[in-house]
Amino acid sequence: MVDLEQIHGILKERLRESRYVHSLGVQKTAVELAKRYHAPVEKASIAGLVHDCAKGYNKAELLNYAAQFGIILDNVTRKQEELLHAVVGAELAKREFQIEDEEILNAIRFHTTGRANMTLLDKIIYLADYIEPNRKFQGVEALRQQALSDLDKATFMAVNQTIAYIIFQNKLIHHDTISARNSLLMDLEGLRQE
Ligand code: DGI
Ligand code: FE
Ligand code: FE
Repeated sequence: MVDLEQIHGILKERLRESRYVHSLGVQKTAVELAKRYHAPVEKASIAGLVHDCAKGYNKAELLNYAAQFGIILDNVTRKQEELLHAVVGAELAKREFQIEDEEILNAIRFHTTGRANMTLLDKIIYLADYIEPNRKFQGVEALRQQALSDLDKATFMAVNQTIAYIIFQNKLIHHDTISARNSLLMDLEGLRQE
């Protein structure tokens, strides 16, 4: 893996100031959650720092990278710019930062949508992205509180809130977003065993 100092430097120059500050916030919150829920702290730290590494590119650039990297895009991801930075970001993390750990790469790849059967690290990055100290939206404080007591419940609440927001904006919902919600809800309600 590329030296952490170097990664910091690249992100600082490639991202807008506020996005870089957000990345540091996600890193810090991810480390706190990893300690609390006994997840690998170093992985949480790296994934948190790098998760938005492709956020500085516009749609055309992201589509270019996707083609260059041989990423096969589904219809929804192709049309919704906000989904592209996650899949391209995971590939950039691998190729440019030489991060090889699949757990870290998947946490980056699924940080926007979530997915079915999210790993502990997936949930931590998804949630840290939502509740890091610079985030200021309605309901964030309740989510921060919930994140301290029940990671699964908090992740579910965050996914729910995201879906409501996507619907409000009349945008396409990715199937991974729906799978994340269903999967978390089944686990919370013990529906899987039935
Ligand atoms: O990159 P960030 O701004 O830190 O946050 P993010 O990567 O979690 O999410 C970016 C946006 O993507 C956010 O406004 C929610 C949105 N999003 C999440 N799932 C879906 C989605 N947008 C669409 N259209 N469809 C989804 O399934
Ligand atoms: Fe993101
Ligand atoms: Fe983010």
